[in-house]
Amino acid sequence: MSDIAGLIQTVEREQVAALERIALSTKVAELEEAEIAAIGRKAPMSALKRELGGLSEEDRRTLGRLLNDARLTIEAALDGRRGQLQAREEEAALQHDSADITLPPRLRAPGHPHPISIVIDRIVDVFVGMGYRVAEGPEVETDFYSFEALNMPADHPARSGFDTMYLSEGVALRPHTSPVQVRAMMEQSPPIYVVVPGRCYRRDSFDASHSPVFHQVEGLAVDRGISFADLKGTLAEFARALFGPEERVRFRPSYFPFTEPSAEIDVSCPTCHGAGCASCGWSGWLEIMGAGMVHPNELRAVGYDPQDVSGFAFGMGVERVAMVAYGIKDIRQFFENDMRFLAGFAG
Ligand code: 2NL
Repeated sequence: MSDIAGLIQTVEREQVAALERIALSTKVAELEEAEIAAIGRKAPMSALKRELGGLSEEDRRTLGRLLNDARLTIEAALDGRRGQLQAREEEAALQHDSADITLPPRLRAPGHPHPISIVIDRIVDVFVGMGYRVAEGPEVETDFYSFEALNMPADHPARSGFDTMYLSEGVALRPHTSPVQVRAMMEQSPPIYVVVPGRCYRRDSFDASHSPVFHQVEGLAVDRGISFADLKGTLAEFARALFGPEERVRFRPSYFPFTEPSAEIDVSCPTCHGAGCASCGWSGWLEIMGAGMVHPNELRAVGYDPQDVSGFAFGMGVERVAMVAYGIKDIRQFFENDMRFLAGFAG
C-alpha cells in the first residue's frame, strides 16, 4: 500500500511542478520545453503510465485515473498559457513593425520630358496644326539619301560643311533629317506636307554653341503651285505661334545647296523684344531656321516633274531654338544631365 501512496505523491508532485513551469514560461518556445518535460515520452508521468500493467487492478485504476486527470489539467494549462504567450508575441512583433501612418509620405518626384523633347513637341504641334504629317527615319544613312538626292554630288564644295561620321564607304550617321523627306517623296506623290524631328550628327567640336550630336526639325511642302509666298506665310506663322504674337519675324537672303532661292529666318529676341541685350548680341534678332524653295534637281532625283510641282523646305536646330526661347547660353547644358538645370523644365 505504501507503494501506491508513493506513486500518487509522485504524480501530484509532477503536476505541481509542470503547472508552475507552465505559468513561469515567458516564451512559446519555453512552453514547448515545459510540455516535453511534463508529458513527453521521457517524462516521469509517461514512465509511470508504462508501469501501470504491473499493478493490482484497484491500484491501476486509481493511478490510471490520476495520471489521466493530471495530463488533462496540464494540457489545459498549456493551451491557456500558449494562447497568452502567442498573443503577447504577436503584439510585440506588431509594436516593432508598426508604421506611423500620420507621417507625410516620401513623395518621389515624377519624371518629365527633357527640354529638347518639350521643344520638339511644341514645334511639331504647330505644323501638325497646319495639316502636316510627322515622319521619322533611320539615323544611319547612305550617301544617296543624305547628299546625292539633295543636290550635293560627291564633288560638291558644300559637302565639307557636313563633314560627316562615316561608318563605312558611303554609309554615315545623318548630318540632317532631310533623308527622311527624300524617302517620303519617293514613297508617295504630291501633295506632301511633312515635318521630321530627329537626332543628327556632325563632326563639330563640343563647345558653348556646337554639339556633334544635336536635334533638328525639318519640314517639306510639295504641291502644285507652291511659291515663296507660301514659304514666307507658313514660317512667319510658325514663328509667331512658337514665340508669341509680340515677336517680329524677318527673312534674310541666304544660301543652301538644296534650296534656291534660300533664306534665313530671324525672330526678335524674346529676352529684349528687339531692343538689344546680351543674349542677342545687342542686335535685337536671333536666327532660328533656314529655308528655301526645293531645288529642281531634287524634285527630279525623286521622280517628280519640276514643271508640274514645286515645294519649299525648312530646317531648324532644336537646341538653338530652345536656347533662343529660354535664354540658355551654353548648348552643353542639354547633354550634361544636371538635374539643377533639367528640373527647371518640369511641367
Ligand atoms: C538649317 C537649314 C534647311 C532644308 C533644311 C531640305 C530638305 C529637303 C529638300 C530641301 Cl528634302 N531642303 N531641308 C532646306 C533649307 C534649310 O536647314 O539651318 N538647318 C538647321
